[in-house]
Amino acid sequence: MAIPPPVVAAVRQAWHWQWLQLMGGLGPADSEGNYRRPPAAFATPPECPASAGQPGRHLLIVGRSCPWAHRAWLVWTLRELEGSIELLVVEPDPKAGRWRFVEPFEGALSLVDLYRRCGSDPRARATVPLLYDRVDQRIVVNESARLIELLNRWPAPASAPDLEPIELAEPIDRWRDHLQGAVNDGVYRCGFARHQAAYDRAEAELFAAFEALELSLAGGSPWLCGDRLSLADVVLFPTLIRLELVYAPLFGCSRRPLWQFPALWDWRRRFHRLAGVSATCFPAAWRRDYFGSLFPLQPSGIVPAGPDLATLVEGCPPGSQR
Ligand SMILES: N[C@@H](CCC(=O)N[C@@H](CS)C(=O)NCC(=O)O)C(=O)O
Repeated sequence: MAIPPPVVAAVRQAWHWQWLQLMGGLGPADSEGNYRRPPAAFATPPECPASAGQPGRHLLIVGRSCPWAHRAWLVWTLRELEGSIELLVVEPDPKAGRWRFVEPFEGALSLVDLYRRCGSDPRARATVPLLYDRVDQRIVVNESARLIELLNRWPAPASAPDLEPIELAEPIDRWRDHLQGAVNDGVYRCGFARHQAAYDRAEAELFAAFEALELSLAGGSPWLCGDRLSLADVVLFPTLIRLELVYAPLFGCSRRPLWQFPALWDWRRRFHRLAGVSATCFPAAWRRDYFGSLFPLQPSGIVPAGPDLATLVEGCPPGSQR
């Protein structure tokens, strides 16, 4: 039997109101409905501590699905820091809406417990990634933009690349600044927008940034700042590698498929082929965590099937000779 139209209208209105309340739990929005990422609590850029490199002292705590953690994981991998920083992967606890340790860590069962022990404000979010000092029992830094700079200065094997060479400081900063707002945060501003106009603004900015990236890479350089891989490339990868799997279907970032940006497509494959990078990618966990945990965006909890990541990344766009 058809539901009477006034009932449908009333349910829709009530449902939408509830949806807005739940979206507030995912993150705050400004008065125009634009998602605003809250600032991190331990964000002060630290000097490289004198204890850096002491075996067993520092841990990098990450989650598989988090793109901010992914960038730190990438720098850790590319600079071969496994000898001086232990990697600890936390798991999502979707019911509690927080990260939990697989085994109790320093007496903490969840990341929130660890944050509280380190003196964080009880209202503050307990986020990944973070660098933890086991001896001083403190969080060194939990803002990924600062953390990757620190990891780039961390004592590393002689073969480790410098991802922020002084002569490229200006273009690296310029790209990072642009990508952080328009791309890394941009996909979240699409997905977490509260109104059509807020989504339209974020989506237009995202695809304008893709056009700018395409134009720059079409000049023939392998990396964003020329011949050298840099932190600018590192921050782009976690967003681009999740595009078809989660951001296009769940956040509405689907105006143009990535293969229509051929230079950007090649760039992604080049980065994915770097030693150790594919081992930082967990497509099944990404889909499970995004579709399964972001309840207001996927109330059914259904996790859709997606393309095989390696096949997708290595695939040739239609009509291409690559
Ligand atoms: N400012 C942080 C943001 C990190 C962040 O938002 N991490 C998310 C996962 S993608 C998180 O841990 N959220 C847990 C929470 O908000 O309680 C950074 O870039 O490092």
